[in-house]
Amino acid sequence: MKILPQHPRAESIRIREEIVKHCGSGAVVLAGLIAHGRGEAFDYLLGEKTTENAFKAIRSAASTLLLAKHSVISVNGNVAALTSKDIVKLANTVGSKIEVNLFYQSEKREKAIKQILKESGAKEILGLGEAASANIPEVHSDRRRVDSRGILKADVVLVPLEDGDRTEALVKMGKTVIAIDLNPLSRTAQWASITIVDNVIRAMPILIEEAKKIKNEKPKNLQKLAYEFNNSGNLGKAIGLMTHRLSELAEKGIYIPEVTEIHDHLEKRTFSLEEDTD
Ligand code: PTJ
Repeated sequence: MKILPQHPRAESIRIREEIVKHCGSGAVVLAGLIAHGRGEAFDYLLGEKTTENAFKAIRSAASTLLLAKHSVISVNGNVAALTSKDIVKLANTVGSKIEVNLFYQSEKREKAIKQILKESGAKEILGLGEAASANIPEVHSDRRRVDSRGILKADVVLVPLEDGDRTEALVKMGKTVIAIDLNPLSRTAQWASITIVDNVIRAMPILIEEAKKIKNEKPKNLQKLAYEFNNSGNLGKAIGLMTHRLSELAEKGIYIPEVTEIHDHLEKRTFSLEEDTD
């Protein structure tokens, strides 16, 4: 589909087309399209930009990843379709492993996601086939199957765009979980140690830049950045921000001069037509 750059929602349509394309290749499942739509709705409420709160979470996440001994970035279909190049860049910057972990697991999907990650420059990909033979307790979906060289032994796991069960299980196993989720009400957002309430597409490049910036800081300074963050307080602020935006819009009304002008013109024409028929 050709997307005209002057379309007011060009970027949003481009991203949607990308995810639909990967649905065709098998990397993304149909439920992934539903998840994307849910994300888009929350992004509207956020104003489609990275907020100060999200930035604080990103900084804490970057420090946590740099301090980790065995960090792993978990990749599912949506993440591979939307941000695979940044996944590889981030892994190289902070020294993380990359592991494929799917809710709707199939060999065909694993192959499609492996292909995307390889094309994006990934050298080592964990969690494929028999390599994912360890189990996370208390998770009943395919997500329970993990790689013993990766998520099983990780101290820090980044789960961009996830469902709640595994986040809860990983936290109960004593791991630090970093989530990127536009929905501050999701179970993932609430269970994670650090939740970046932002679009994964905007958050990933900032996370990489932030990690590069603080990479050479002393561990003591990184620890300060990592631990001064409060997830539940930050989620509250994200909800507050959405509420504030909606209240403001509700009070002011939605006013777009061009739209108002056209409606005024149409109204006048309708009334003059009614007068003519009398
Ligand atoms: O590839 P699989 O089989 O592992 O399945 C992946 C999906 C996404 C289908 C699976 O994890 C799932 O069902 O997820 P949920 O429970 O729908 O949760 C996805 C969460 O991500 C929701 O809270 C969305 O608001 C959020 N989300 C969607 N798109 C984005 C996002 N958050 C950040 N950036 C996005 N672009």
